[in-house]
Amino acid sequence: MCETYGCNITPGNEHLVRGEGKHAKTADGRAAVTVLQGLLSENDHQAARNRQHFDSRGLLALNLMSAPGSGKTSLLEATIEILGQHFGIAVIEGALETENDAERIRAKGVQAIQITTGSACHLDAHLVHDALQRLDLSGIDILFIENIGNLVCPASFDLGQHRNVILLSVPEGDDKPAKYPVMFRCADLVLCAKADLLPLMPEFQPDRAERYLRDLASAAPFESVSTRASSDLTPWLQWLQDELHAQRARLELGRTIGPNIHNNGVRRQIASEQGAPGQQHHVHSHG
Ligand SMILES: Nc1nc2c(ncn2[C@@H]2O[C@H](COP(=O)(O)OP(=O)(O)OP(=O)(O)O)[C@@H](O)[C@H]2O)c(=O)[nH]1
Ligand SMILES: [Mg+2]
Repeated sequence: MCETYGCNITPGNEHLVRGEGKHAKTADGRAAVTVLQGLLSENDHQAARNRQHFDSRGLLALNLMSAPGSGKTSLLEATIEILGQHFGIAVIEGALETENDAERIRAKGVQAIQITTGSACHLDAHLVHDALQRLDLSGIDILFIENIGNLVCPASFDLGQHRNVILLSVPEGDDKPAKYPVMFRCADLVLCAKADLLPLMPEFQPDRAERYLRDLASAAPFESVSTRASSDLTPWLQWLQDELHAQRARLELGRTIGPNIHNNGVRRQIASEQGAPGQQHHVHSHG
């Protein structure tokens, strides 16, 4: 896990542990765990500020997570094709290297900011904050954050999103919720992606994948999707619109919501509905 090996130090928060940084040294001169816990705490503070920013704009922010290549960017491309006329959409893309995914999204006519982490295996709230400086959120209803392809570390970092969406693609095998529980426990929605491949891979049993998810005491909806046919995206598109409406209803009541975050089996208390004091709620109408 990141907390153990220190891979939660990213270009976005490195300043906190280097030079005169806030967490460069502990009081007794030792570092390591205390420093890393400090970073997580700083991350949570920054994430809360990011969420406040999103709430002041009345937008829904979603964190997409999966193993590498499960189909995150393809799903976003297909979603933009269908919903792009009706909703303002923007994307923050995460990858170790290349601008490829952001370019794919921009080719669909939507703003996309690429974050490249170098070697860091997850996005964090500081990196998202930096990306937000380069993103025009006016008129945006839904902000997608595509995390680094990784079924472990991204689950431990709140970015300021409202909901976590996890893709499990058919070629990965149906046992992934059992093998990567930290990730799947934090899901608000699990998408069984590349469902068009099910006839070719009968060893993947969606019922079994869902059972593994339920074994984690998760009540997250489990839906199949494929980007090969737009009709196969219906449950996802419906969930998206329902979540946008639900978030706006919360904001009208001065409330917001954060994701489930787990560290070493301990759930950090972010998920409960929270007050969103002092927000300026702008509802966009795109039909
Ligand atoms: N059969 C099938 N292939 C798909 C589907 N969605 C995506 N793919 C393919 O899966 C591969 C990876 O897709 P991406 O969208 O790049 O996956 P990703 O999760 O964004 O990948 P990373 O960002 O590298 O983690 C590509 O070759 C896609 O064409 C699908 O629904 N069905
Ligand atoms: Mg991608």
